[in-house]
Amino acid sequence: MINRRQLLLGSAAGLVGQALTSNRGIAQTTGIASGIPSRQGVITPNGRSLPWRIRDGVKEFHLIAEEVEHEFAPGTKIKAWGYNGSTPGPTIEAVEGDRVRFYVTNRLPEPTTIHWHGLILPFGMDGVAGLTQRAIQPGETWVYEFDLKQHGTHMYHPHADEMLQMAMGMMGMFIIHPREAEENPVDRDYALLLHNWAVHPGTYRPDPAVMTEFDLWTMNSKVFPAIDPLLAQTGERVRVRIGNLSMWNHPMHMHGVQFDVTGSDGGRWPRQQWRKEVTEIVGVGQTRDLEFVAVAGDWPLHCHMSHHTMNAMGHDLPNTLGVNQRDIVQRMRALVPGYMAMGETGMSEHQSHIDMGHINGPENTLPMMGGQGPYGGMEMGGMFTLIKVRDRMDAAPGQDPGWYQPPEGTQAYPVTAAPEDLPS
Ligand SMILES: [Cu+2]
Repeated sequence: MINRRQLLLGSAAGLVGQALTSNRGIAQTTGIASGIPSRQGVITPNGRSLPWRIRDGVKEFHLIAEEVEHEFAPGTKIKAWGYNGSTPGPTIEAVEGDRVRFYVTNRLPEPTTIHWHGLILPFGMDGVAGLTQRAIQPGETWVYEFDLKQHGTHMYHPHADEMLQMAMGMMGMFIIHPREAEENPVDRDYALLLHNWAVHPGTYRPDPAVMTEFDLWTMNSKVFPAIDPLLAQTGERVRVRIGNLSMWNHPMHMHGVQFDVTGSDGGRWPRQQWRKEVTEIVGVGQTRDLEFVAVAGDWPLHCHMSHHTMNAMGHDLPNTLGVNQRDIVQRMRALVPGYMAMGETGMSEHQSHIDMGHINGPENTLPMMGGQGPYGGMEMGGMFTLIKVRDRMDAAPGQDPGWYQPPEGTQAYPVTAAPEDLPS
């Protein structure tokens, strides 16, 4: 996959990135220094950036389209398709003005291409099968080469048998940093790619024919609680770049702050165009950059479509809310040993039954909701993660700093009753 020389070159660049950022404790796996001082790399939770080398002034990358074994969270593994061993593929990072050369090797059983979504480039480099090139056949390696004439948060994906190949997980982020130093530079820069999957209970391959009834909603192809938290230190400026190559629009909601929407695939917007939001829709095929100054806590960042923060579930169940099922349970148990009735008072009990081992779900299928917090089950799944901010953050990306302790007097608490004279 990646030869030793590429690895050495990649890690040499990584050392530069690390030296520049070590005071903040951010470890870079690859640098993007490119001769420009004080530039930070992007952190791809649960992922990495693609290593590169310079050859005759051209930044060279190697992308390998291939089948990958992928785990959404412990308990669900599938055969997916991706790049260089993962879905999404590694994040590509480069700098506006770079000339880039991509070697693309096809190890899939069918033809593919790579489309550089949103990039300004020569027609023949746009990667549309049949239109700008013949498709890359299994076993072939092709070269794409062009100048980067813009900056911003971009994506890459196949433009050959696109519906199937994207449903299988083929996609990645393509971050182009501006050549000039940014005003209000960020201290931490995260990249999340949103997707959806139809992995029916008990199966091991995504079903590309599904259009709306997806089982799993993912950030960087992971579901909560397996999505790495986004780490920051109080007062730091944080950017979360979100791309969407799924089949739905996602209203991405952040707790604890009003963020600025500061950019997109159109680059970082002029300051007067920034706007304060707490929820921003990232439409299919779009990207959005959300920036904020970090405030201490463990703050959720999630899609606000409530079914998108659940894992596999049936959508055609009878509604049992408020239905007394006690008699039915006895009669059903005669037919189905261990039968349990649920949903009379809500669905919250689902997580506790799973946690206690009362329910064994179908093979290779995650429970609808999960995730233990310091005070109990969070009853979440899918497109949900945490932004963990501490006054001093020593954990590195991928590590968990534990749970936030609210200062005394700043947390909700129970009482025996509300004052009787309080109007309601
Ligand atoms: Cu959503």
